[in-house]
Amino acid sequence: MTLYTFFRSSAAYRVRIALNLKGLTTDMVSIHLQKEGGLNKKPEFRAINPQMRVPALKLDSGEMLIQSLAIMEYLDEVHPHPPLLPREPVERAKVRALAQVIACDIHPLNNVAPLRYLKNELGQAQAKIDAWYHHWVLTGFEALEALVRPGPYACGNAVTVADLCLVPQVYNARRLNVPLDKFPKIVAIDAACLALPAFDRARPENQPDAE
Ligand SMILES: N[C@@H](CCC(=O)N[C@@H](CS)C(=O)NCC(=O)O)C(=O)O
Repeated sequence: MTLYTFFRSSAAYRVRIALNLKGLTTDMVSIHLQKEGGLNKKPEFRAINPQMRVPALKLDSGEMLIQSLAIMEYLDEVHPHPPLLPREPVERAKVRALAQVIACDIHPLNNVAPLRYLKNELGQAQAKIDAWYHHWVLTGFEALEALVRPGPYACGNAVTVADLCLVPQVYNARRLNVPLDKFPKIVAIDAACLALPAFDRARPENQPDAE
């Protein structure tokens, strides 16, 4: 398999953790999201993923998968051990809800493309853009802090897709200096996860394309 990734991409970070947990190795192709306005915008990459975003996972069959939540669930279905979702339907729904708070409600507002649009098309100052970023992370984390049940992971004593989404989002928050002191449960879950080799190896700073 080939993973199209970028060291700092939190959506790619989620998939890197999933691959590590499943003991899977892939070729990695780095798509620099900043260089020359984003190499993801080049026709070569548009042909790989028409959405022009990472991650994308090319399977050995040649099929191309996009969207980190879909990729993680695919990996979980094809390589069920260790599971990334609980078996019990209510628990599964709760884990998916946490993952979606992050992947569907927090992350899209603070992604490269909308931030660039605020700056370039809407002419917003960097201080306003930073305030926007902080606002949506803080609002999302307030909900998340109330919803998680550390034990020590987000939903108890097994790692789930909720953790795979939480750790990269905390990385992003720290990088953009969002204060995390109001979120002790989120911070504790992040620390518990990063103590695991699968998470540690997936960290942005541990990637071959890290800068
Ligand atoms: N919902 C998508 C988000 C993918 C995404 O937005 N990736 C970002 C990096 S974290 C990206 O490629 N951004 C490029 C851009 O916005 O131009 C997923 O979960 O895979």
